[in-house]
Amino acid sequence: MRIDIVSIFPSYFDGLTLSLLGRAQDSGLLQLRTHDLRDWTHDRHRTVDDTPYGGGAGMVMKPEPWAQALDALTANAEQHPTIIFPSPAGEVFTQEKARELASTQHLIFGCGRYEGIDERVFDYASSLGSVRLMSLGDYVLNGGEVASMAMIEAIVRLIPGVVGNPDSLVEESHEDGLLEYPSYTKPSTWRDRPVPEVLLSGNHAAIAAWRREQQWERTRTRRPDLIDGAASDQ
Ligand code: 6GU
Repeated sequence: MRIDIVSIFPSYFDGLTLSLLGRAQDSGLLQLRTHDLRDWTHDRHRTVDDTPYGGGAGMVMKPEPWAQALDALTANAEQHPTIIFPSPAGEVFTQEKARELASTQHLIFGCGRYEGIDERVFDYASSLGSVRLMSLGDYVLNGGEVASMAMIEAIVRLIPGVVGNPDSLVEESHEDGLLEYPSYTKPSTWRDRPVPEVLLSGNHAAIAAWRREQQWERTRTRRPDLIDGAASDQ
């Protein structure tokens, strides 16, 4: 997979060379490139924003640097890319959407500041790829950088071969619409707190049933909004 990130703060993404994402790049499964939007400006001050038509607070990102960035990043691409603009006004990013995006060949993340990018950029970008405005949830960040990092980590770990043991992808929160079950390790009693006895029983069927019940119980109490969509097996 190829991922291009366009941002006025490209050094935000230095951390993506660490750990699992670093190994994915070393092994050739992921080609990740960050780009400074200001490289596509041509004035002395490398201006990327301007005042909004119609008035109002804050600044709006100018369309021309974005168009030139997207032209450059799609010029020699064999594949029609998916162009993601992180935005609190977008569709909500979910595990299901991470799975869908993990099967694509080329993603471009366009990180705007929260006052926004000139709306015409999204229409222009639609002539170069599949455009998605995506939000992490119902709260506001200062820009798309942190949101892009979260989405990239969620997507890249689902590329086959990136996570060493694929079993660890199966039994985690949101994979089957439920929160994951609680985990414990040694010692069996720690600071007067024992591990649930069933986990020490060696009875695999009883352990599986207990874990499933824990998943449903936590989902009911912490995330009742997920219950209707969860695979009902109990
Ligand atoms: Cl994707 N961007 C910004 N700026 N704020 C957000 C967000 C995205 N998702 C939640 N809040």
